[in-house]
Amino acid sequence: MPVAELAELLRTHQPCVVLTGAGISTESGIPDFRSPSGIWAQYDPMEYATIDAFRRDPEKVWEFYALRLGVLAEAEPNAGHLALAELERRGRVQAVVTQNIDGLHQRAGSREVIEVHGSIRTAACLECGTEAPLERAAPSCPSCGAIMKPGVVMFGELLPAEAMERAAELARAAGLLLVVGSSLEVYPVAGLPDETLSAGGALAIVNRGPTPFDGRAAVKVDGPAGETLSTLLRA
Ligand code: BV8
Repeated sequence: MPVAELAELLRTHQPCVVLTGAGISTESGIPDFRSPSGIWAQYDPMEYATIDAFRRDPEKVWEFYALRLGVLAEAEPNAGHLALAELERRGRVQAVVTQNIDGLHQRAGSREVIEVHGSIRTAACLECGTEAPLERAAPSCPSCGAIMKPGVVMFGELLPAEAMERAAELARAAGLLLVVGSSLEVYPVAGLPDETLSAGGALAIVNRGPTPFDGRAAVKVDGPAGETLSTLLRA
């Protein structure tokens, strides 16, 4: 009974920090990236998700993000997001570190959420550094008129230093790092399990399909995030 083992781990290994990826939002209708039905199966990340691609052809990258903005605007938090918010209220989860840009953890009621890959709430100007709320695709910079980029971290772009430092600090001090719905292939975030393990904490993974860290996890649940986290709530 891996979920019973996970519940026991959550009881005996506190504080628990949760690291989420696109897999926690697929049950909200948002496709992930690396599954057979994932976004990268249709769109080449080198063409649409690198900072060089944006500099090369911002309109093209905005066409890609405009499609995603539409999907993200319709999405609602699912049972997985709601269970993590409830576990935080019960003092069983300290914080959620997320690679997702959809803002669904906050909408589910999670209070301490660290967005290490940015969010779609804002846009940023590469020319003058201005940041502004993202109201529509391909906005012009209110200061210099340049086309702004989505406030997300693209490949080849540094992560927000404060968020990444906070995430590493939480991972190092965690009794348990619970990974939910991530293939753990994108760095530097995929380095967080090592931070926890090398500081003596435990690792647990809830993910459909393999990750490079399965062999080092005390518990691996290969199943749907929503159902698994709801069961954990009742365990
Ligand atoms: C950087 C933008 C400095 C937002 C994204 C070290 C080694 C090798 C490469 C590198 C390295 N260091 C840096 C790199 C380069 C690169 C990198 O890691 N490349 C990888 C691909 C090899 N990293 C970077 O470029 C980072 N920047 O390092 O800057 C620098 C600068 C120049 C040169 C070098 C270094 C920036 C990384 C961030 C890029 N931005 N997205 C957006 O549009 O959303 S990353 C993209 O992948 C997503 O944001 C996502 O967050 C991230 C991780 O993906 P996952 O969330 O894990 O999603 P995935 O689909 O992979 O997995 C989902 C899993 O869930 C699947 O297993 C699936 O089966 C499962 N699942 C699905 N549904 C369910 C489920 N499980 C349970 N229940 C379900 N219902």
